[in-house]
Amino acid sequence: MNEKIIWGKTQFPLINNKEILYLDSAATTQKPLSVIERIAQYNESSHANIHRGAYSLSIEATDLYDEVREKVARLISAGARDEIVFTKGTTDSFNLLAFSIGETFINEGDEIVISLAEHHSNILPWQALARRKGAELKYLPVDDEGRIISSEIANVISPKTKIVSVTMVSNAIGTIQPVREVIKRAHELGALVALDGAQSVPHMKVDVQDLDCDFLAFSAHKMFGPTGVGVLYGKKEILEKMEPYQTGGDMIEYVELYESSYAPVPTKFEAGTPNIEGVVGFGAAIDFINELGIENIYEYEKKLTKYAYDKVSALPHITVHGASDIDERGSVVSFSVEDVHPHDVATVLDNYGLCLRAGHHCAQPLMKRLGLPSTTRASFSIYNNFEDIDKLCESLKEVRKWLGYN
Ligand code: C6P
Repeated sequence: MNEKIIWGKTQFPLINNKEILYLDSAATTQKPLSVIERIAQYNESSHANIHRGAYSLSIEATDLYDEVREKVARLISAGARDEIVFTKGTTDSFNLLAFSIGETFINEGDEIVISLAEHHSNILPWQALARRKGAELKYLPVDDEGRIISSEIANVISPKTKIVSVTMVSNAIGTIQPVREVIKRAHELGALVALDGAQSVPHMKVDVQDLDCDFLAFSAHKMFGPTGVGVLYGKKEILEKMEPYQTGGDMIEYVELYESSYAPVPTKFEAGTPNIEGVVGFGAAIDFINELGIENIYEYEKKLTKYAYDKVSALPHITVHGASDIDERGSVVSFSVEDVHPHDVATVLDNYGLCLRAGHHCAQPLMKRLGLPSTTRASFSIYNNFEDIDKLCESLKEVRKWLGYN
């Protein structure tokens, strides 16, 4: 096992300093010292507005910002850094995409396809687009483990489908989706494909050219970076055809009284002063990931997740949801405790210093499909270890006792 990962906990000040066991990395990850220090250093020595000043400090800030674009492009194996649009996060990326794609490519009677396993941020922007344009929103069904049913892909995606948008990994229950099959079918019929990488990019190698997806959305704060920064990757020739989502400063070429022309991509999609310090911090987060090696992160978290899945599943009165095959599961173990509401489970665990999310995880259609009101979710990152899972299981044994059950 990679040694750097074993001593990973010590690099995270919050985890080191607080008497807690953090098991909510699918919501947001904690930050390593290198990211915290990089943001402070940027503010102490390099901060200025970007793409505007002719003076050295502004040029330095601009270079730092654009270097991170390059790092992101390399991380996901994009063809060019111009294919990386900085956003506020995955939610913002999908709102941008649905609006801009909608303006350019979607007409009345067209179809938009998503799956029942999507996070709300990959549902609501498409609902709004369908309403605005008179298009039809269709859903790929999922099985009892929350997996898109392969045999249904060809039935749902049709020649009328213009875009398909699906998650790579369910945030609510961790199931990895058969996105290659979705992409193949969509492309055979000439539809574009967007992937939600919020729960995949932080945990496994995602190569956009190998996948041949047209778009990929993800958030910096789920991969050791700051909040308020995200990415929309898009194939350059498609981005170039799309209308901008927001207009204003920085995204223009010339502004006349009644008409304006726009800057080339990606600047066309980045109106206004962006989160410069956040992007710089994101760069440090990518450095941190590269130092560990994304393959090492994947291998380590897979062993940890298998250990957690096996141990939690073996506890009495507990049902674990999602994929039973570990190769089809991200770093998430989502479960129900018999007779106990998931919020009560999380509250009892909080008394033992454990941080777990409970609820519908912003995936209500999936919860409804699985017949679950909500679940309690443990999600992992490299600062978790096997002892953490043992502690989770010991604490879980106490939950029903706390509430008066045997
Ligand atoms: N999921 C969770 O606890 P934002 O909030 O924009 O950074 O990411 C939205 C989002 C989109 N897709 C997936 C698959 C996600 O997991 C998330 C965020 C968090 O599961 C907060 S709801």
